[in-house]
Amino acid sequence: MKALEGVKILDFTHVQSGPTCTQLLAWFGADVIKVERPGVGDATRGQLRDIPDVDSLYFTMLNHNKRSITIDTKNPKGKEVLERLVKTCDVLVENFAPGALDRMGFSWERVQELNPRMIYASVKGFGPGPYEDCKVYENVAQCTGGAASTTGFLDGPPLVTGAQIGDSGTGLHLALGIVAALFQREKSGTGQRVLAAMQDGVLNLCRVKLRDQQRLQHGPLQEYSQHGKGIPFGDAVPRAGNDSGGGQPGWILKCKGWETDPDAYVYFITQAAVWGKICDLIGKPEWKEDPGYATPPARLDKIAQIFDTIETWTKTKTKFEVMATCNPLDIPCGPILSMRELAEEQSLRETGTIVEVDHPKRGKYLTVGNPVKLSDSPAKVTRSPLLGEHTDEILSDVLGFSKDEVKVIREAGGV
Ligand code: CAO
Repeated sequence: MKALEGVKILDFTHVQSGPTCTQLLAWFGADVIKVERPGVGDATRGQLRDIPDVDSLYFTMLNHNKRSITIDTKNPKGKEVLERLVKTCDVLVENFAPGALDRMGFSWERVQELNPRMIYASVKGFGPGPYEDCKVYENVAQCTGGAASTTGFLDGPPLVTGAQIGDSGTGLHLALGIVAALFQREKSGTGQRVLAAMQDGVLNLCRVKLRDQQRLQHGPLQEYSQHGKGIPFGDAVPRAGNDSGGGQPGWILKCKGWETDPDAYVYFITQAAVWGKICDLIGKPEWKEDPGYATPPARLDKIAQIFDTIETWTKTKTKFEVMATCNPLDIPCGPILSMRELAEEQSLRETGTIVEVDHPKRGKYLTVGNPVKLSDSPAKVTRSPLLGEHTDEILSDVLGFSKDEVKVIREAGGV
């Protein structure tokens, strides 16, 4: 038995944000029926292809454990099929441009008429307001949600991050909203609308920066290394380089081999509780008693110099040696792991976080499995569907169309 067993999802999502959400729901056991345009499919099937005529990794890695049905939703017969899906499913998930589903004839009001228990879940770029009609992609969300203005170095331009906090992050938010709405439906008996706007999702993940914006009104942000360097603050939260977002100073330091290996670095945190151990480790035992270094406030204006000294030590060790030395001393640190190293990491294979999947056209490839582990609902990753692979089976088994009806729908170009 799986956590969401019996829940049927009408998956009207494409690209990344929506598919991230429905893939998670599928891993929790929901039956996810992905609706795609006949002959075309999700645009990502053909994007960033590494093998000609084979679904891209972009698509396969976001659409595991789903079934695919093709429907031309602008064709009258296609609309009939979609209507039946709306009546049959528990949740409709979509991330079309604003208004696209209304133009298709499936507004929230119409969907409620067809199925009052339906949960109608959407990702949009923005919530209601001046930008509600805009189309939005990952980096637009990172820029409008506060991530870009607070990422990067003080003397450089805003930066986007590699983590897809706008797309995958919002998909995660939406999945939580859907599960909460399903839970509420147990008591209320009715569905509801669930909206996760990408700007809101990114801003939620940048919560600590809004914290700092308000702290700024009461004085400089002392834990930012710019403070220690005597650089005054402006009226908005600045980019903080590799400063830690919490109260314990941290920075990325070079390790042995950094001259040739772009990932030979470690994140090092000078947590107050282990300051004495750090001093011993880096050969500066005198800093333990020196009033200029002994307390966190005393160290604030010397953070850059302290990290330079720690780096002299880390440069003599590989990032893994630093980790192995610091961990037993409870000194928090983390090696900068490349994608190659993560792909090869055995422990991630063993937990199912990195999974090898076999695909009939592509062969074997790696993917990220369910990052959320449920003890009573383990996720088994199965390959993404080919375009329309399950059209017939869904029309007959899920929607109850007879063989003759399927023939008529096909001949009319509905699927
Ligand atoms: N049959 C017939 N038509 C279909 C169909 C089907 N099965 N599936 C989709 N369509 C049509 C839609 O009805 C729409 O047509 P109209 O504009 O004529 O009404 C059209 O396809 C395109 O939909 P779209 O506008 O959503 O797609 P796009 O490629 O132009 O925009 C995106 C993509 C992502 C920018 C936009 O969907 C969007 O802003 N989504 C919300 C925010 C979001 O999720 N962004 C993140 C995406 S991941 O980076």
